Amino acid sequence: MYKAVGSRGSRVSRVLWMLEELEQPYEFVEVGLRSPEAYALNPSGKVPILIDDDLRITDSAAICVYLADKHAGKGMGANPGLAGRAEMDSWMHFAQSEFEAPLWNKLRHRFLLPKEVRVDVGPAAAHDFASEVKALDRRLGEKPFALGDRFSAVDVLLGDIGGWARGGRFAVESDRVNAYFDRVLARPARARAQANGGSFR
Ligand SMILES: N[C@@H](CCC(=O)N[C@@H](CS)C(=O)NCC(=O)O)C(=O)O
Repeated sequence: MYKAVGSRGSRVSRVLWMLEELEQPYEFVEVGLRSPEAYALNPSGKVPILIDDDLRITDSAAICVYLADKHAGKGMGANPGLAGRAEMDSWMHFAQSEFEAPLWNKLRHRFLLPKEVRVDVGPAAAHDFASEVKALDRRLGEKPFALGDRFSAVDVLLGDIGGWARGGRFAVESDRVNAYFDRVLARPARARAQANGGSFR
């Protein structure tokens, strides 16, 4: 059985959501950020971590892709071929290194960094996030989901970030992006994941 290691309110939410979408049994193992337990599984001391027998996988986007690939029959992975893989990689990198970055930066300066290095990044984070919302709007175009007509691991990642943004009161000034978040955040698998410990911030 999979073990999804993380803390409540962390990015483990997207791992639990993936596992629920894929209808896989799992155990949610709670560990603190940068705890000895987390360092034992991840040199960064960060969560989430997925344990699949002898395999330990860190970094939430990689975990989501791994699960989608492993359970390819469930249809949450990339479109076929090298082009499909590149399309998915592009979305996953956009999601984490661009769309999520302002949220993470603000959160770190609010709660995680040593107090003496914290600064007010609120206005800059809001500015950057607004720009990324516009980018997501354009990337989605008329498609209901990131990869087209079907819900995939990309939508879990983006949806999870969208839930975080809404919880953190970041403005989402795009009807298309709001409709997209409504669509993906309403999925029953997400509600099950949240009930099992994956509720976001
Ligand atoms: N790229 C990693 C980032 C992991 C990460 O930063 N996790 C946070 C919790 S959501 C953490 O453990 N932070 C501890 C710290 O930054 O000190 C991922 O997507 O899993």
